[in-house]
Amino acid sequence: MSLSLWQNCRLATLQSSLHQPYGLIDDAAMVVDGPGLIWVGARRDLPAALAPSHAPRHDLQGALVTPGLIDCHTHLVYGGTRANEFEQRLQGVSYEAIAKAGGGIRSTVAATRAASSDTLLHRASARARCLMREGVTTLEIKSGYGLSLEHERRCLQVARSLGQQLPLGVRTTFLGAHALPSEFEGRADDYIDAVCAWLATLAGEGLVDAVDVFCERIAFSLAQTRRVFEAARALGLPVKLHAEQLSDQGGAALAAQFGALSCDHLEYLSDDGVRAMARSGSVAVLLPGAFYFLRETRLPPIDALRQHGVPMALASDHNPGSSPVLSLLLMLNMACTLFRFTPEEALRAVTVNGARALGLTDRGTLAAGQRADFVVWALDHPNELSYWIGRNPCQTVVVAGQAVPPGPITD
Ligand code: DI6
Ligand code: FE
Repeated sequence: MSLSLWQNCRLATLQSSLHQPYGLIDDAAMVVDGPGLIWVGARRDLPAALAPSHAPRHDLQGALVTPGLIDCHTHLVYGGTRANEFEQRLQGVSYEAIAKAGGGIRSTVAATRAASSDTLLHRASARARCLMREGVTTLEIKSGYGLSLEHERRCLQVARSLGQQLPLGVRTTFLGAHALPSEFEGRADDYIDAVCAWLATLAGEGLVDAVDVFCERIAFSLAQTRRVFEAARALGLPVKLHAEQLSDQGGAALAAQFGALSCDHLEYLSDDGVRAMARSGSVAVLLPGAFYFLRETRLPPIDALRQHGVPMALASDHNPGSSPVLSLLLMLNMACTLFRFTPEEALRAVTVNGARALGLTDRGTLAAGQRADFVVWALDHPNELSYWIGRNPCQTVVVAGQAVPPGPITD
């Protein structure tokens, strides 16, 4: 056993069974053994056998500790930026009009294909480190800016490399059905055939943890989404969906039929969609960065999601077109101000429910048996995680039991 002891801290464990807001434990201790937590509780209850005198002790001087944060929806790997489109939108051109005119996702596809793998990795790594500096320990990364077998593979390989090079858990999601590439213009169904074939190949190469589709009038139809989901099911892969972001296509109800891990965006989600998600246990991943950056005014149906007990997660949706966000803490603040989340819902949304949206059961709370992924904050109370804007109170990040040295998360 290689035990270490973390003590004199206030833990926001997020364990519901404690029946405390945030699962709070004051004057707490945690025992880490290798990559995992083996004991979490009040310091006075710590069994002597778990605190041998030779074990390293970390005195946290009353600091707040939370589980490592989980960003469960990003499009981190891409070339170029789209600051020019931001300017166009500010002058009144809509996101959809830009996409229809061949800009939008397609312009990022061109820049991504033109970039070397080294450049893609370097840029994605810099972005990942921005998120990590604020306590992110697990990140989902979608493909979707390659849109050919070769280029989707490259993006997924870059995502896998990030997980190997950085002290970070990375989950990959294949989003080949993100936009129709110009070489398939007018042949969307043929493109979906190709996407299903690529999925089988890439899954065989171990590059795919989950499968996503952009189901929208500017992207793929419900019938096309169903075909991709059937291909995923045949391979035993879980599905997620970009659903009802710009219009109600009934995507969430379809995803629910396939037991989706999550449905994401959801501004235009109907009552039937909410009920279907509640039945399937899919997580609602809400993305205040995209809502804000697209100057969307229609709110996701937060009250209905709450009433039906649909778990809610939050994520950065980092991408160059609709959410150039590199701060997950800012998403907590925006979820409270824009979506009327409570600060506790916001923290649950980037811990327990973020893990669930990725199908991960080994992280998201501070409890014995979980991975030792946690963050020490220079804060008194967990509601401050949603409160400060532009301050980074993150003191120490621990991933799989190892404190992350400052090097990997500075440029
Ligand atoms: N919804 C989004 O918000 C991103 N993709 C998607 O399906 C936007 C992607 C982009 O504009 O590049
Ligand atoms: Fe997205």
